[in-house]
Amino acid sequence: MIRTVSVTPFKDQKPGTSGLRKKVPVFQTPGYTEAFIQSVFDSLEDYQGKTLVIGGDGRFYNREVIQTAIAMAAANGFGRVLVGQGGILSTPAASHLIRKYQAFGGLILSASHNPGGPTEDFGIKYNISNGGPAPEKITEAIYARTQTIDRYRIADFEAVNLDSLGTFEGAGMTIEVVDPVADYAALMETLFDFDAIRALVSGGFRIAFDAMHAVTGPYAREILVKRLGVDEASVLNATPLEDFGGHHPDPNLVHAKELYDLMMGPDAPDFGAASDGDGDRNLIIGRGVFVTPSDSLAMLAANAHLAPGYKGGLKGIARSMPTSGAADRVAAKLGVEMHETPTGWKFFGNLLDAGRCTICGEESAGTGSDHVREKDGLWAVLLWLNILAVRKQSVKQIVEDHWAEYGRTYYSRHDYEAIDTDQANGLVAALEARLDGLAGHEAGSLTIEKADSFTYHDPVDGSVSRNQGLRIFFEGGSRLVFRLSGTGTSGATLRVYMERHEPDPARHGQETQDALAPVIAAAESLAGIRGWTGRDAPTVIT
Ligand code: VG1
Ligand code: CO
Repeated sequence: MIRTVSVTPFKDQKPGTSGLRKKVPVFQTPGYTEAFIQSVFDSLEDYQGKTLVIGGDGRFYNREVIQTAIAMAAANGFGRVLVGQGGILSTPAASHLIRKYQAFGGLILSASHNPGGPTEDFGIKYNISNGGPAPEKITEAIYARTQTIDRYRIADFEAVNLDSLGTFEGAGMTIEVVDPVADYAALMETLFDFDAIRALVSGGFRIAFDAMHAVTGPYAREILVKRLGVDEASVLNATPLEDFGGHHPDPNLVHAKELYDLMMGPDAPDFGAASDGDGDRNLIIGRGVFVTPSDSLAMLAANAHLAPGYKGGLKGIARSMPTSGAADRVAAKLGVEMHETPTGWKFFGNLLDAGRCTICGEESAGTGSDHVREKDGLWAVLLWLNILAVRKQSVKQIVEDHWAEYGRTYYSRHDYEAIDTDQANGLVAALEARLDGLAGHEAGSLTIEKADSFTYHDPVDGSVSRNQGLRIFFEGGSRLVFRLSGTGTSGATLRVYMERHEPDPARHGQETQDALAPVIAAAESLAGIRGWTGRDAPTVIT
């Protein structure tokens, strides 16, 4: 039986950088989750009888929302739902399933790198038929619908047994519980030289992969351990937990500190990596060397042709605006297109679909390619391993060779988390009001060349996205970017991004924060961060 239930709109259901993210108790408000899912369905056309992929990162509340989403998909006329066993699908695996089974779209339940648990974060994101996050045109329509919605439809359904693989019928819809790993692992085998990586591993090359008690545990066990012969003990925190063991599943130098310390220690393995809550991010650390995500993008792009899936070369490279310019230098050398998009993977979809780029990346530990339409943590790990297996050099050698060839781009991001929203908006508004007059002025020891608020013109569909971050360019090539996060759930998070390019190899050995000191000082003098936020120091430095 299908029920129509009345609901009044919730004013705060505006999707952010990557879907709607709120605290679990907010999603538990009666009608809240249903109103958002119905608003998604109401914003779509012609999906009757078609397939919807549903899965999540396994965090607290995942299973409940999956049952709700299945019952609502049935009531709204989808013909088939594919759901990961246990309700699990990593974000890249969900993207792949949507593409492989030509689904109409998918619901991905995740708050990614945000903490999980009864009072922590949850999220829902809609992906379109190319496997990628819905573009702004759709997320805006979803938000508009949330503001007027007055009812949702749900089928009376016995809870689906998510734990056994198989096909079930219910309320006129087919439900297939599928293996969350198998199709994804098979895709990876088509892209990378597994024999070469196996040979590397059996030759004594040591790996540490930290799954952070999040979704990549089962993927890493299947791919790294079973198929590539990595020692089981090398996959750390491999059991997914609903609260990620109480940690933030955020692969950065703060939350993956144990891995970092291991990689900097006396008995460090050759290669360290970590992924995030939903498996789309990657952190790469070599023995004694941390690879910034912006550098990793550049290095993967420069070496991708060494892996079978990319042996024909790259069509182009794309990066989000705050990501460093290191990849631009690679694109210039390869003679391929370089694209600069706003933050968030949804802006890469059109470029990938149009064949304008092959590899994309963000400074926030996200890298991916045209194999899916999401960033992909294990993909980046496997591409690194493939490159290491072919080049037979250490991570450190590869990094230093790259810097010698292209110069080193020192890069850091300072986050001020959970600050007062009015203060954050005040800081940005005050700086924005001054942007036009900044050219020619000094900020500490640096001279400002130009400043603007980043607007993106999508070259494929002509859409325009404004207010994507404040950029300040200095003479000599350093750059400073300010923007507010669109993924947080408490207060505001100010992100300050700094970079400086250093061509001279004799000066490639500096500490990042020292090398960036003039840019960091300019950030404070231009924006008055301390005054606005009342904070002496960032919460997280990456
Ligand atoms: C952050 C990152 C951004 C990333 C987004 C989603 O967004 O900066 O690069 O695409 O998270 O990643 P924001 O708006 O907080 O800066 V994930 O792995 O959290 O889905
Ligand atoms: Co993520």
